[in-house]
Amino acid sequence: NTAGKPIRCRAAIARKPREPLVIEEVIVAAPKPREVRIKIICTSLCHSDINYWKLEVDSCLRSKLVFLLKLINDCCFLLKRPPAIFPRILGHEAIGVVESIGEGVHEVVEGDTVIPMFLPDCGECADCLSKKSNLCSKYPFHCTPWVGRDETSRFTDINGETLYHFLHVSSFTEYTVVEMARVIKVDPAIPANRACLLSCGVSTGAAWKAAKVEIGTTVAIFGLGAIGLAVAEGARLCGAKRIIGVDVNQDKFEIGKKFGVTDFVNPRNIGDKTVSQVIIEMTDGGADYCFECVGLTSLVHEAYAASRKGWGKTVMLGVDQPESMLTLSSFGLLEGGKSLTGSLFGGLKPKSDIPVLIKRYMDNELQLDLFVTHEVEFEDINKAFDLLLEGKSLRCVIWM
Ligand code: CXF
Ligand code: ZN
Repeated sequence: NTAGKPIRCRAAIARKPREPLVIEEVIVAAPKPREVRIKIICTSLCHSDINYWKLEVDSCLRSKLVFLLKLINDCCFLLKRPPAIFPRILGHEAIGVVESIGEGVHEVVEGDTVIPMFLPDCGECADCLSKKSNLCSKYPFHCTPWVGRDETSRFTDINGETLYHFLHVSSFTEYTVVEMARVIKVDPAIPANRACLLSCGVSTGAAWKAAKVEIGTTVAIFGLGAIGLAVAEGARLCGAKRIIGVDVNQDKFEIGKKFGVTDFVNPRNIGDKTVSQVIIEMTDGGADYCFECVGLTSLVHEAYAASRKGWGKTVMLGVDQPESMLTLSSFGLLEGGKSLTGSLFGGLKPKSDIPVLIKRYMDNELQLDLFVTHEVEFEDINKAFDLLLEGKSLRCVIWM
């Protein structure tokens, strides 16, 4: 019985930005009060893992003086620039089994199948209690987590060096420790290599929540990566009549068709026209719903412009640089009558909505299988990085 004791296991550590992860032995501390230690079954790779793996910010100072580190963190926070923290255990799309629980955890027991989540859902604050929000205020989500939790880590390497957490999940390890507010108990009947997708990218694209897409509407999707394709899948399930995919990669049309994409615009093949002009022509006035799924401010502008005056709604799901700004003409806003919103995790409330997605998968409605283009063993985790970097995979599942 390992409860209450540190566990020695294998983890894939990001030691330096852009360098392959290294599998090493690590020590995972026992969960503190209201925390859960999870044995990861499998995990998948999301673009955010890659974005933070690439980030390079003065991490060499870390080993020198702790106060300097704090100072950098504060500056990073003020400048809204995510700090890069190494060595770090990345990974935030996963499923696992509860190995042990900390004091005061009553919602799960050892052996329960759970999904660890980057987005908290405490179930107690005004936001969690409201149907309208998925932004918990008890554990506010910042794009710039230092180590998460109480500013301490549950990971050390065998030389006693601290390993930093990532997005409060850190799933590229055999065991991790996650706060109860970020632990979703799920039906163990769902295959692990499908369920793991639901803790980030694929759920983020669930259009039925972020935009309440209705039957017979027209949806335009900017970027047909995993999130964009998930938007198509969600829109298809909502009964959208026309689903227009926008991507510079022509192959995405054929792939998109499997998820309900009916029309395609390749920005490289439209001459002098803008994508929004093309969409406005195709739809006789603009799309009812537009989704930005790349993380480019310029595309948010195009999406907003492509949405129909009077009622068009644009949802930004992609993640751009923290300092990038949108510019909207105030007159345009006034005369346009359109709306523009951003959404973390597609507006889903993790604890109540993930089980709904699982049920829809189990009922053969939601197609999760098509997102899993590759599967590798833990030893080959760097292959998952290569595949996503080369644009060859939608989701690569990594088996522990
Ligand atoms: C993202 C959400 C925005 C900040 C970085 C992480 N979530 C998952 O990929
Ligand atoms: Zn993600």
